[in-house]
Amino acid sequence: MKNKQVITHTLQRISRRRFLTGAAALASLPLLSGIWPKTALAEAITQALPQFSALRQAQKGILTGAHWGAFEAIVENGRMVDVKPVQDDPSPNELITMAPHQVHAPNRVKYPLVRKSWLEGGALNGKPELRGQDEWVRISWDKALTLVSEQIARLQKEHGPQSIYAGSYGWKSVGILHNSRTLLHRLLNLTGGFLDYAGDYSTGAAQVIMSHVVGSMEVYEQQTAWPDVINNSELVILWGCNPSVTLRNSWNIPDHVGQSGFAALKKKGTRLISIDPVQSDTTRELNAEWLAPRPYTDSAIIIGLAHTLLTEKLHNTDFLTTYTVGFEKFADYLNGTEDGIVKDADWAAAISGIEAETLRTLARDMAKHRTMIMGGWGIQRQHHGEQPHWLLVTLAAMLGQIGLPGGGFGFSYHYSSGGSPTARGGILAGISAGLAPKKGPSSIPVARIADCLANPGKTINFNGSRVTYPDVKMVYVAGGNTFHQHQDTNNLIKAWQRPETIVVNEPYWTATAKYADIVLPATTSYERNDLEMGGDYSQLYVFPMHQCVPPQHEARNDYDIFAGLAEKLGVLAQYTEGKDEARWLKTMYDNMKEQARAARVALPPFDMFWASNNYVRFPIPEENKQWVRFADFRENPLLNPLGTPTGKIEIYSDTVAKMNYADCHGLPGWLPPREWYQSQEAIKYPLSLNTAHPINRLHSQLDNTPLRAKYAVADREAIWIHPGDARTRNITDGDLVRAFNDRGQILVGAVVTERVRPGVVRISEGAWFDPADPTTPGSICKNGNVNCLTFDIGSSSLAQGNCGQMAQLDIEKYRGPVPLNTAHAVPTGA
Ligand SMILES: Nc1nc2c(c(=O)[nH]1)N[C@H]1C(S)=C(S)[C@@H](COP(=O)(O)OP(=O)(O)OC[C@H]3O[C@@H](n4cnc5c(=O)[nH]c(N)nc54)[C@H](O)[C@@H]3O)O[C@H]1N2
Ligand SMILES: Nc1nc2c(c(=O)[nH]1)N[C@H]1C(S)=C(S)[C@@H](COP(=O)(O)OP(=O)(O)OC[C@H]3O[C@@H](n4cnc5c(=O)[nH]c(N)nc54)[C@H](O)[C@@H]3O)O[C@H]1N2
Ligand SMILES: [Mo]
Repeated sequence: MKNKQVITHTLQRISRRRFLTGAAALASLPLLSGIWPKTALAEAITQALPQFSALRQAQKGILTGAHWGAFEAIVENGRMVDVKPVQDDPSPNELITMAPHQVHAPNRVKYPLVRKSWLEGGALNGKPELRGQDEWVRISWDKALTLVSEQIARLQKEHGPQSIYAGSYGWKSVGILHNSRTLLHRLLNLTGGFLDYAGDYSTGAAQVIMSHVVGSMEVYEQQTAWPDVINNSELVILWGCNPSVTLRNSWNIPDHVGQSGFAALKKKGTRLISIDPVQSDTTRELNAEWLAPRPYTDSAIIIGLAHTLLTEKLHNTDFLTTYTVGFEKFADYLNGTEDGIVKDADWAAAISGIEAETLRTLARDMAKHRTMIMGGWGIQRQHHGEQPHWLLVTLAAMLGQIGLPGGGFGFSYHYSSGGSPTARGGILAGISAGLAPKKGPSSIPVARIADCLANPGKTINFNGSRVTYPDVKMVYVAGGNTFHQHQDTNNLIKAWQRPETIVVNEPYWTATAKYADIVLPATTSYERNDLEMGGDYSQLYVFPMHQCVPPQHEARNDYDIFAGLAEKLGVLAQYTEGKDEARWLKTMYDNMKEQARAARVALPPFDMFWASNNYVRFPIPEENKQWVRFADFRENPLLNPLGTPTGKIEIYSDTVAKMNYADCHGLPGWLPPREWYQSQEAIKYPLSLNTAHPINRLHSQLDNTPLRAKYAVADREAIWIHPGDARTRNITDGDLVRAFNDRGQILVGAVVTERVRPGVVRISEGAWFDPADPTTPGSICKNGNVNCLTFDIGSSSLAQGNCGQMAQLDIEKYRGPVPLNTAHAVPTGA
């Protein structure tokens, strides 16, 4: 999903002598077993191999990790009772303290279960309209695997691989072997294929448009290294960018280096400006200046800034000529040559609510100083979400600092510590999904899933091609939470009633599990052995993930669930390749160790590494600490062209223009979104929604833990309301509030605060869906799942990204009988 493209740097040689010393020191060591105390022996290894770093004092813990950090788990009598962060973590995330609750959560799925009507009527008469409220029937693992494998075999044979949607988007858990989604694909590729997805929910719009503009997805590229930014950036713009929150978690185990980077900027006194309708935690922690625009108007602001640069001749014409194409057309657009609209700062001010003089001054300041524009992703999870990042690149190109130290733009400083310098060592490759059989699989844009389920045969545009939805008869989810991630939940409920069979592997009774036909209990990552890299961009660490506790209840590892299905489907040998868990991990480690060896970094043998309960930290070559994105392109654009058709930055894209889309043209611009404060909906629904990522969760993960007490208000997800908007509706702090529009209604708890712009409300994504009446779309969600309010259309014909970050709505004080929040309850029969 996160297509991480690790840049290769020239290898820095470590001295031959030191290398030999290391190897010799290891060779003379006796075999180790069990947990390794920090003895003289451990010290000796540490000194011999600095990258095999020493553990902190505590010896009781079992080393493992999560999206929120590496930690030692403290286990007593078979129960995880406590955790300690690893010593190396510069910013431990409080979420790790929830690991014991993850394991021992009361709402674990305990055994395999089938929905009663599906069991009685079978796939063809399973009463799918009862999903979400039918009773559950406990069955044996053997029976469960038989039921699921029968459907896979039947559908692949009779309806073709495309009848099984197994895209299974989601953040699962870390670990390169127990990767639920890849394992699902591995099984289905061996048995005949499946329907997959393209893109992701994170950067759906930006990753597609960036490929046309700068020739790569950009959003997952390594960023100009932090030490370089700290030394050289004079002005840092946080554009819809909230790193204090979003850097807490990573796709792999986080290195948490980004937080130190931002702290260093603050310490140095670098000027920071945050452009965000909400005063983010980052804005407060870094003491950044706060510009609060009306939501979804960023494109207009950027255009206004560009106009000031142009009219005041502050743009770098040399840079634009040498490194970009299409600027003249963009200049015409700014001047209104064709449409007669001059898009100056006053024009932008009228749309965005930020004063024209503020915009003019900002443009001048950006031109005067070495400026780094750090763009977050909320601004592209919107209708016409392709435009903001395209315009930010255009603005940065006008400033002419792209490829210079501390200058240009970076679209991943807020994510997984982009800019954390890349280490030199090896990279763990995960288990492979295998090869797709000849006939399939094809894919749909990930966020079109509900549209696809509801409209078989419908054809849509997608990045210059046409996609026709197949007739999906089975959905298989392993490691994702569709009822959290997808927009317009009530529309999803209807679409979700079309497939014959829905299978979900889950540790917990999420809404997605509750809306399935067959639920298979999956282990958490703390119940199995695995390996994972630390630092998505830095590739700085290799962590062992030791099993801490036995599988709980009847839960099985996803690997074993799919092995069980593989056996029933006659492909067990191909699926396992004859390896068990230990063998897989050793093979993966050994491959990584070989790469490290080629990079002249010596590592201990697998058995020693595993027994040591310790982790590896790779060295960082000095030159990687000063690495500047696009420096090579700037130095020689002919030798180092971008991956665009012209090899240059495409302010105008002929490729996109030729697609002839009404909602994404060849030139970036201001395209008003479907819903915003000036659209028709705003008359009925005057408030604009902000659905940012939650500080105390990873999406929906951990909503079922005691950490919830920190953020829940009146036992519901919180809603931030400006005092003015609260007053006119008689709402006070702590009140139960009903938030609603034509698509849905949710119960939330009021936080009245000046931290949101008037007219804006903030509800974080990820509260578990808990409908008052599960089978009637539109009933109130008692826990505050914000996607009941969002709309489900593609960002445009180009990227078809999701629009989860926007909607118009209204709110009122809730005066009805207070319903019990059952989001984290176990359903009847389970
Ligand atoms: N309105 C709105 N909607 C949004 C967003 C937004 O900003 N606004 N953000 C979007 C974004 S960027 C994203 S990435 C998505 C995230 O959407 P998801 O990735 O679906 O969110 P998670 O809550 O991480 O769901 C992961 C699920 O996997 C389960 N799981 C964890 N480990 C395992 C395992 O080992 N095996 C199995 N079988 N299951 C496991 C967890 O219990 C959890 O239910 O949401 C998107 N939705
Ligand atoms: N703690 C935590 N960290 C996470 C995650 C999590 O769930 N929890 N999820 C991870 C994932 S999968 C992803 S994709 C990233 C998400 O990273 P992002 O997509 O960048 O995060 P968001 O919180 O959606 O948005 C960032 C900021 O954009 C602002 N914003 C929203 N709309 C607008 C707008 O119209 N204009 C402007 N100027 N600003 C706007 C929000 O108020 C917010 O402060 O975070 C990752 N990190
Ligand atoms: Mo995401």
